[in-house]
Amino acid sequence: MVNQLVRELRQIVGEGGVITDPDMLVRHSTDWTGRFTGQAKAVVRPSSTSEVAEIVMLCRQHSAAIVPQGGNTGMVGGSVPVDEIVLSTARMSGIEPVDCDAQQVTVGAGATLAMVRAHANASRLAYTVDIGSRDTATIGGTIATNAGGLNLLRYGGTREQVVGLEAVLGTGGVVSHLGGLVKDNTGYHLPALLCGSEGTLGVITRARLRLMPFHAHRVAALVGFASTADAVESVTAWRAALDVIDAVELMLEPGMRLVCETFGLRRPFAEPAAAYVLVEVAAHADPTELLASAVSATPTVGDIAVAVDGGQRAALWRYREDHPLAINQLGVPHKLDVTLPASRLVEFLETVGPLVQSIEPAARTWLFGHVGDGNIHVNVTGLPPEDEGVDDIVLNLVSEMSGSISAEHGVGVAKKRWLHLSRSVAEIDAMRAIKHALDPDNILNPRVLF
Ligand code: FAD
Ligand code: 2HG
Ligand code: ZN
Repeated sequence: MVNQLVRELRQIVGEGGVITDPDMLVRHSTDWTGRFTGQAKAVVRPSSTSEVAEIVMLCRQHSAAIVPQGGNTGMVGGSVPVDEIVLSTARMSGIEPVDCDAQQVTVGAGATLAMVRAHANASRLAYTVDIGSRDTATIGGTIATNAGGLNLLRYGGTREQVVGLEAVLGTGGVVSHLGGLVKDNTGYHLPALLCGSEGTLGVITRARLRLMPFHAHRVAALVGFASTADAVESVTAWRAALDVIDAVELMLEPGMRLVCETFGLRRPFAEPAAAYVLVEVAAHADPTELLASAVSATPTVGDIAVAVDGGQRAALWRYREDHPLAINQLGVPHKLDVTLPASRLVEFLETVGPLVQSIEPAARTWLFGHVGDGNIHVNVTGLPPEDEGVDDIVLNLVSEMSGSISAEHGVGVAKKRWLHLSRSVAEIDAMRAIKHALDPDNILNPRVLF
């Protein structure tokens, strides 16, 4: 049966479009953290929307489930097969010329985020979604997960950038809305629905993206604080004072120490700080003075390192972006990506580590993230990968504090057990009804979300 399916897949995409060699399947069958692992039956690599539609129809006939896969950098196991067919978008990476009048671009789902960002910059425009996995994560994957990332505070997340989409639904039907009209109130907004659907409703094949003006001037500062509360309160003040903040990220001393020791980086300051905020501002005119006056008006700031050129900024960003890499070196982490209401953020940051320690003395809790959005990445190491006791306690704490159990990574397979903490029965019923309508045979990512 599998052999027959593979033969028919080859008829659609050609001999080289289907991978069955076990060695080559490995990288498609394990996630970035090593927590989720399976064995794809095969990887099929279509190069057009019509090929995707044929594949979906064929898999419907064979009752063979499909896992859509972009860069496989997802953090919740949604792109990892147990034994399904992986549909890779790698061959659908074409990028059209930028439409400078509309300030938009149409791109293939398999284009990487870094490619699209560079392409926009070449036209003095910017695609404003940015995440640490930019070199590997794809446009399709970032749309399917509604990726948040570093610049959401200023520009909104992925959903806000998607003007239109082309996708193949679980029915095999193609929906295409790539005209680029920003005002278009003509019924349900399918692009918005597919955004964040985690491959459960359709395979995204192309996207029409909103671009923003390119800011030629960019300055970053790393600021030390004596406490987490001081850091969070300062961020609130800067957000109120500045309309040029592109990113504002929180780190704590244990994470900073881990990153510096793991990668041999120089400590940023002569003395450690309890908490660090990395703030980046960008504008058409030099925003250094604006940033300096906001920072100097904050009484609790400690040491400061300012970066004005690209090399200096990259050096500061390594402290933040190397957190996931350094944590991975300690073993398979439990990744809990949560949002708290602004009013509960400090309380959460001060409570969660001691709570985890009280239950699992051997566990270490690492906290960092997109503090301007209330989004904290809680990473816990020193636990068996399959032991979800700590996850349960942390996610329940988040729920009790009126937060979300998934800020930006999605639900995938990792969080579906806790979906009820963030969504009501009525909401989950509505989501199931949508799933059933668009994927009646449940062949697209059947293990994800529900
Ligand atoms: P994959 O991992 O391949 O897939 C993710 C999900 O989308 C799966 O459910 C998959 O089935 C589905 N999918 C993929 N392509 C399609 C498609 N074309 N059509 C339909 N469904 C599809 N995420 C953030 O939000 N913010 C961050 O700041 C961030 N930083 C990261 C830093 C690092 C170092 C790493 C490793 C990951 C980070 N991520 C972050 C997580 C991850 O990069 C994002 O979730 C990203 O959007 C996934 O893109 P991908 O192409 O790798 O998708
Ligand atoms: C980030 O912001 C990513 O670096 C990954 O979302 C977070 O590793 C994590 O927990
Ligand atoms: Zn993040």
